[in-house]
Amino acid sequence: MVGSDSSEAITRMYSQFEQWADTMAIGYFKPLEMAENCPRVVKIELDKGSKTGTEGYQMRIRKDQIVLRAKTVRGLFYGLQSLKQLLFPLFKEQKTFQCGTILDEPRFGWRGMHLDVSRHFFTIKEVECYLEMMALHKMNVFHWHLTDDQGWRLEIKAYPKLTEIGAFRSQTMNGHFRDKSRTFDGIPHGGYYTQDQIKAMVKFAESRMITIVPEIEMPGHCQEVIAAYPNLASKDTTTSVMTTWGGTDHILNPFPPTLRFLETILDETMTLFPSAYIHIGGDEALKKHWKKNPAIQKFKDSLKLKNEDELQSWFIRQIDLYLASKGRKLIGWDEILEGGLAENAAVMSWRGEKGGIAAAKLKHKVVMTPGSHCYFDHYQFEPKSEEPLAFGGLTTLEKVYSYDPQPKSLSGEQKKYILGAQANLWTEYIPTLRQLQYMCLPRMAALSEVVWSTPEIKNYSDFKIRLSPLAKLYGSQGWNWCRKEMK
Ligand code: TNX
Repeated sequence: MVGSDSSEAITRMYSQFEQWADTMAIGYFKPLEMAENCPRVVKIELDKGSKTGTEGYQMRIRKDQIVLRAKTVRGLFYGLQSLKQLLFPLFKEQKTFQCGTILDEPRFGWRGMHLDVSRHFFTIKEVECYLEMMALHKMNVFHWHLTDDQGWRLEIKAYPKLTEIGAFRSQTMNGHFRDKSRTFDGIPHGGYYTQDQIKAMVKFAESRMITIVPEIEMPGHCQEVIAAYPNLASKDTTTSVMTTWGGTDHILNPFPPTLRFLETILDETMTLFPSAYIHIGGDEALKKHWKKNPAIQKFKDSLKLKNEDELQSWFIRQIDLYLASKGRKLIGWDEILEGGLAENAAVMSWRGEKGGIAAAKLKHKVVMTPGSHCYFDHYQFEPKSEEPLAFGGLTTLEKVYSYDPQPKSLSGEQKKYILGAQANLWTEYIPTLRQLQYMCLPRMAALSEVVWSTPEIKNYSDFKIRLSPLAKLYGSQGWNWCRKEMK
């Protein structure tokens, strides 16, 4: 490969690409009989004057060479991902390239994939694999769901019990949480990432043009925090890290020491993750024990708040102000709209698009991730009885592909607040990497076109044709995928 810029990032990209080409035994750089009609030189060049946007690229394919140009290293990276997808079938199936010029750039800046590592812990190597899957699909935000009732996964030096106690549960329930009879596997489950591992992961992601947005859940989905630090509870009992799926009524108390505790956690989180956004959860906080606790009621009244929704809003607003004072932005699940949205908050709309639409109308940034189209923990095929156990729902490949993150009910001006879309991968029923890959592939390919391509050029039948070479590419990486729609 020939390059005209020797900056460190580009050199790294060259070698990543070359390494890939080598492992694929494509023989791209070696004369290969079957590659006779194909260009053997890839030139990649930074071109500040390029007409494409910051993530776009231009690829000129000639008989003797391919020239990839972009304004940024990011753009070059995406050009190389496209090239991988083009080259693979070319060499494996002896097809030839068509000469021409490609101009390509994404429709949205937030092309997200979420991963819940609380319900099931995934090792560093497994998370790296997830990032590799994302990179090939040009996804650029990794929403890392690091904390939840069933396990805390991030080393926090100020509060060692979060991982000593909060990162491990004694066992896990068998089957689905709606099953009538409840049994357990009797096997302890857990794990966490050290701060050094996190720093390395941030670098690993950066070199694949991926920003990691960490999520620290509050004030609900915190049973594991309360197990480690019972003084933060709203009810007068101790508890343990949750061993079942479904909700819990444990909720952090809203008192100032709890806020200071969370701020210290966020301080450490912010030193590890340079992302503009920090996700603070905010979903499914059952407020029963805020209602029942006289001290919390007194506290609420002293703040002149009308109800528990307003108290949650007040709580999130304190965190919003804190993050803003550190130059970061808060993002949370759409429940943070209830009781009033904090000033700088962005909303992740998961209970349909309602929350996202409301937030965009209020001129707040939005990431669309409606359960109907973006939940990759839902079934992808019917009959469900022939599929591995999943959360529920039915999010077929075609449904994902059909999604448009900009709702028609928004005006042109309001649509600008939609940053993009994201798929969520909750892992109650996803205990292994192979199962994770099965749930994501090829749905991630469909989502990738949703967030990258403009609606005018999307075409499902054409997409289906392109799945077959993509399946081979998945196979060559050693990834698992759902074969039902992708032989
Ligand atoms: C709802 S989506 C949750 C998660 C569950 C998921 C299962 C969201 C913000 N909260 O805690 O894992 O449903 O699909």
